[in-house]
Amino acid sequence: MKGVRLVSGSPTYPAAGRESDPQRPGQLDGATMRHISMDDDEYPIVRALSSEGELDPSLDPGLSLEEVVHLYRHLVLTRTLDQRLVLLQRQGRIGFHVGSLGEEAAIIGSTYAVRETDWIFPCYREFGSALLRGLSLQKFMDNMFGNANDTVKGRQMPDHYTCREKCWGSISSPVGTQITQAVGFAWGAKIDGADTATLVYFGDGATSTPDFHSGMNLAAVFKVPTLFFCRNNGWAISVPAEKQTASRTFAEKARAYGMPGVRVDGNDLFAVIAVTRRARERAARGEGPTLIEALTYRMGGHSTSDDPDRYREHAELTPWAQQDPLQRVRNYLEKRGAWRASDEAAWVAEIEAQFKRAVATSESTPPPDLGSMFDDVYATLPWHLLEQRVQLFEGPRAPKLH
Ligand SMILES: Cc1ncc(C[n+]2csc(CCOP(=O)(O)OP(=O)(O)O)c2C)c(N)n1
Ligand SMILES: [Mg+2]
Repeated sequence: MKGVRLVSGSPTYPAAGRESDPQRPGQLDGATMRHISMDDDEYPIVRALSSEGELDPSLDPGLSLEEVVHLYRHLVLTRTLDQRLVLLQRQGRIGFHVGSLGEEAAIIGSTYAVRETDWIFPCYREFGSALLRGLSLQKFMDNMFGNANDTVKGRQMPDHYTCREKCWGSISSPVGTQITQAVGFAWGAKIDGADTATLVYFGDGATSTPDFHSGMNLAAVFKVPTLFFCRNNGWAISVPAEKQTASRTFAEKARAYGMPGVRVDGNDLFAVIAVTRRARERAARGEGPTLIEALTYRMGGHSTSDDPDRYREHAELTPWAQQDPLQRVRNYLEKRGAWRASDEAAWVAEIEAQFKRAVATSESTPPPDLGSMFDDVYATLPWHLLEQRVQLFEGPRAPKLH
């Protein structure tokens, strides 16, 4: 299996093959990285936590040590599950997985920074956000197997979980569609006088969709409380960020619509929390939306259907591995005597045990009832669907593939 290597103890990245290419543009903490501009004077990258785990007091979001440990455990949970789910897909037991390797801090930090009553409109890489909000591992796995207990009744691909009871919407795989939905929802909440904001996740590639532009425009005009969170992970499948836009940054697109745009180091849990909280406070004051561009890097393939070695040098991963968002928080905790390798090994073992149990349950749960695919759209089924329903039960059945 390419790209993923399981290790015991702290989950880490796969080892990079070669030295980084010194010709790549941009610098972040001395590392050379592919991205559109890394050094824009007008849109500097907000950074609170150094690679060594030193926190800049002027950007300290004021988390207690317990909170940092809690969030670090979620970072570890996210990465461990990502690695396990890829293995499960390679074994042919689930059909697909789209992961967040390298982007964990951007996702966990931003979700943690908003209120639990704020609605989240995810893209498709944010299972860590859903688990942080309270989606159970069992429900997540039921969706990965599309079984009878799956909230979306097996009608979707794996990784299309949802968690309405935790104000967490449904996955949007058509790129960008969640953006206008998030704006419409927040606008409705504003009209109702509710102090509710929406946090919408999307990638650098989604900034090329009409939904991004219409969502940004409407939100700015009507001062809608939406936080536009762009995970700039360098790639839209095989299209690099520098081919996605002629702008120097994604954040500066905010200016054209009349809202603030901010660039944050997406591998910095603390800076992501600080910046997202600031945007949330602005929304609460009635001042409207903010565009946040989180600079990070997609350390894995686009999904399990992708082989990134076909279009990018493995060496490109090296500088980003040195900015591993988990390692940086681990360094912070270690400096404060709040991290021990033995504790982490125990957490990972616990996660793996829970994962195995959840998978065993989901895998042995039968698929949704065949006829259920006709439910939930019409109050009364029209004649042609009634006819199709009968024909469906008459067969023939395709053989089970996995
Ligand atoms: C409307 C639409 N066009 C194309 C696709 C195929 N597609 C799926 S993900 C993706 C790339 C999106 O990249 P980005 O927005 O940067 O998000 P990332 O995957 O990097 O998180 C594309 C083109 C799609 N799902 N929907
Ligand atoms: Mg991307």
